[in-house]
Amino acid sequence: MKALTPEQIGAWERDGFLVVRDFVDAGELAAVQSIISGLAEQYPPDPAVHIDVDPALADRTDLPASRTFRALIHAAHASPELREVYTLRSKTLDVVEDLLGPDIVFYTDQTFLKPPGGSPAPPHQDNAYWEPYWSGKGKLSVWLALDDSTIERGCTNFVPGSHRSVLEHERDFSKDALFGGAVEGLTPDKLDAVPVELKAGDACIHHGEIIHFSGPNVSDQPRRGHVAVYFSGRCTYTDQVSKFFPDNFIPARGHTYPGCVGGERLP
Ligand SMILES: O=C(O)CCC(=O)C(=O)O
Repeated sequence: MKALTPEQIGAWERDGFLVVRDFVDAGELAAVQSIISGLAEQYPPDPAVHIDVDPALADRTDLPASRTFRALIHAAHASPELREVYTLRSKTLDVVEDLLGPDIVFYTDQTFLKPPGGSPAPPHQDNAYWEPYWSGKGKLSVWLALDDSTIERGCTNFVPGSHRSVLEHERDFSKDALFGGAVEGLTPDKLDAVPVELKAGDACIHHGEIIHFSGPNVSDQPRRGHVAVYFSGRCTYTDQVSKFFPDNFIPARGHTYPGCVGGERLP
């Protein structure tokens, strides 16, 4: 093991998620916060970045535009500094390696900005969004708290052990909207979920197949969570190509393989 204890690996295998306290130090946290704020406030936006406006705040002309964003996507592709201080730094990759193995490919990131009044995220399994394009076991997300993430601010909630079964998501894959898919009839009240409250700088790592959701932000403070997504370098391309983010993988550690993510796409 490079970074995690056997107990932490055991918790990961049992529950499908794992909290790592103080995943970044104060200096690293300040650097990530500042890069994300800079990208969110940049106008016109960096061409590499995709901005998703929060449906609950879309009509709030009294707010600056950046206070109405739900998510800022692909920040690490836009920012070499973010890749250096966080996404591809050794501590992040050591933790990912303990969970995915030695061949690691960075897919992308989504920073859920969740400003005051921001919307909940519906229950879902991330793999439902990825599997049509990149198949195979070994996909995870590192959810880094950029602010304290509390129940009042709309923290994430996970259903322990739910990563062992795959649910059918009603999704129109021709659309690439954030949360464009849902599980019919699955609402937070029907789930035995655990709210994961974090301090700024803590991280919660979650399995690609765990059922999770987050609440609305009913506080007057933002709740930013930066989610970096890593795949095992053994995951393979399928015959479908994502319009949202086609094959723009960054090999992070170990080897890449022909036909596998980060490697050459075979005809
Ligand atoms: O941060 C949130 O509110 C939602 C996070 C989420 O759904 C995810 O990381 O897949």
